[in-house]
Formats: sequence, structure tokens, C-alpha cells
Amino acid sequence: MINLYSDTQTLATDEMLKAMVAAEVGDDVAGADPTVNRLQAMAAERVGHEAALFVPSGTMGNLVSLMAIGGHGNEILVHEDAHVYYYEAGAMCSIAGFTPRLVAAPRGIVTPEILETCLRPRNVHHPRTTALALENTHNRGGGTVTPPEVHRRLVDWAHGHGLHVHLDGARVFNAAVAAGVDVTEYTAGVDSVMFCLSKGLSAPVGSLVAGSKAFVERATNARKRVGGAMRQAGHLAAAGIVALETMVERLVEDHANARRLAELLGAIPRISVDMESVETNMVYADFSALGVTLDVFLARLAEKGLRVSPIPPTRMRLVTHRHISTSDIDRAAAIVSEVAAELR
Ligand code: TLP
Repeated sequence: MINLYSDTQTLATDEMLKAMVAAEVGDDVAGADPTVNRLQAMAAERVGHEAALFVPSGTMGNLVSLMAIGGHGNEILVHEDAHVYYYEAGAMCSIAGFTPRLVAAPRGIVTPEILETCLRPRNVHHPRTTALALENTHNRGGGTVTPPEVHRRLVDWAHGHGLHVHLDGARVFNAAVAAGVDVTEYTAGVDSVMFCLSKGLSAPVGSLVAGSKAFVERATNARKRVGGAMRQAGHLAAAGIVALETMVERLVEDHANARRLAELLGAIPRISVDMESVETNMVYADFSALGVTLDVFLARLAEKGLRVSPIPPTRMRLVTHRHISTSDIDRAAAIVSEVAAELR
């Protein structure tokens, strides 16, 4: 099976598994796990912040960040397709208490000009707008990269309006590698950032939240409230350290494979790909012209050995990662071509 479902499918490397077994551990609820502490210090330094916190998932990282900002009675500006709004079970409202103000922008990339139209004057009728959520790369936007210059203007604009800027940087290393900049270009200026170890970086579990010491203290308390404080988590953190040390640079290979895949898929009759959105390790392809349902199309692909994610009503997402070779890409495109020809 060629598994292009997600980069979350990646398995730990041998080096990670060895580091996990050898890790020195302690009770992290008491802050006494040396390996977790080492990962947190390393992560904070890497993204240009005072402190960082290890959390079990990206979803929890976003949640404890929003809880640390404080959502009740307040509004957050967020793209209508942002993961934190679209795929996190409504936690930003039901747990963190934010009212989302949904913003539309092509390929997930908001700009100060777009956001300006969403700001309302302070008034007794309105919730107070206190935060801006960014996502880079933008998953549902196509794995798109916010240009560094746009990112800087967004942060300046938000700070000019007194907003806390939270970056969902689940794949911010993909963004930095694709833009050819140090990751701090995207992470250092924001007030909080979450990034994942368990996607393209291949660690089995874990994400980090970074920000000021005071912010991370509040996020640590929020993590406890939602049951995410872990005990001998150093075994997991050890894999995360190896991920940060060894897995970032190779992301260019995933990006080149995604580009190749997009070109091959885009050349298949009745399959369309928005080539401009293909900037990192994702390809979204639309097969509405085939006139078949998502279930039928994906089942046929699976029978021939290709797994992709369903994007209703008539799109699929294909994500490259370290287990996918260039020949897998060619085979995947051939399978899509065969199925499209059969179903026509
Ligand atoms: N994304 C997953 C699915 O949930 C869609 C994927 O396969 O892409 N922010 C962004 C931008 C994400 O893409 C994801 C995961 C998360 C946060 C949440 O991370 P986890 O899965 O660790 O909770």
C-alpha cells in the first residue's frame, strides 16, 4: 500500500527508537523529567522563545494555547478553514471559550488588508477581539506557505491592534524549508506557537507550545486541566529531540515529491490540481469531472494499493513523507490514472 493519507503516518526512525529506550526519565508532572526538560529547552531556543511545553498532540497544543490566552467572552480572528477551527472538535469554543470570527482568504493565507475588514469598533454589543490565529503551512489551503513578508506585516498589524498572535505551526518547519528562511522568521515574532514532532519530522508522538515564561506557565496549568500532563514522558521526548536534530533538512525531498505528484496528477484527464497551492508536502486533487462519489473513487484507489485522504465532496488529499519514494509517486499517479480511465 502506498500510504499518502498523511505525514502523521510516519514511523519512528531507528535512531529515535534507540534514544527512547536509553532516555533518562522522571516525573514530568513535577517538572522532573530531564529528557522532557532538554526537549523543551531545545524547542524554545529553536523557535526563538523563552520557554516551551511538551504536549501529547497538536490539537492539545492549540487548545492549551487558547486557554492560556483566555477565550471566554472574547473573539479570535481565524481563517474559516483553519485546523484549529475546522478539525479540533469545536474545542476553541467549547473549552477555550472563544467566539471565532471566520475569515475567508485564498489558499488559507490571510493578510492585514483582509483582516482590517473584520475588525469592529469596541462596542457593548460585541465580544472583545483579543487574538489572531495563524496557520503555516496552511493545511486545507493546500499546504501553502505564508510569505515571510506577509507574515511580518500580519504580526505588526495584530500587535498594533493589541491582539495576541497564535501560530498553529504544526508544519512550520515545512514552511521555513520551502521559503528558504530560518524557522524563527515565522515563530519568533508571534506570542505563541505550536509545532508538531509527529508529522513530517517522524516522531511517534508529541508537539510543543512555545512563548514567554508567563505564557508557558499558564499553558502548563491548562495542560493539567485537560489531562495532558504526563509522567515518564522522557521516552517520548527523546524521539522528539532526534526529530529536531535529524529530520528537518530532509523535508525538501517531500516537497519535491509532492511537486512531481501534482504535475503527474494534473496531467490526467478529468483530474484537476491547483498547482499554485502546491508549495510543500501536500497535493489536493479534484475529481468532480469524473462524476463518481468520493467513496467509490477512494475504494477503487485502495483496491489498487493507494491510500489518500477524503476531502468531501469530490477532492482527495495526498501527503508526501519520508516513507514515500519517487517511484512510489510515479506508481501512485499511475493508479489514479488507471482508476480515472476505468470509471469514466
Ligand atoms: N492534521 C491532521 C488531521 O487532523 C487533518 C492531518 O492529517 O493533516 N494543526 C494542523 C495544521 C494540522 O494539520 C494538524 C493535524 C493539527 C494541528 C493537529 O495535530 P494532532 O493530529 O497532533 O492533534
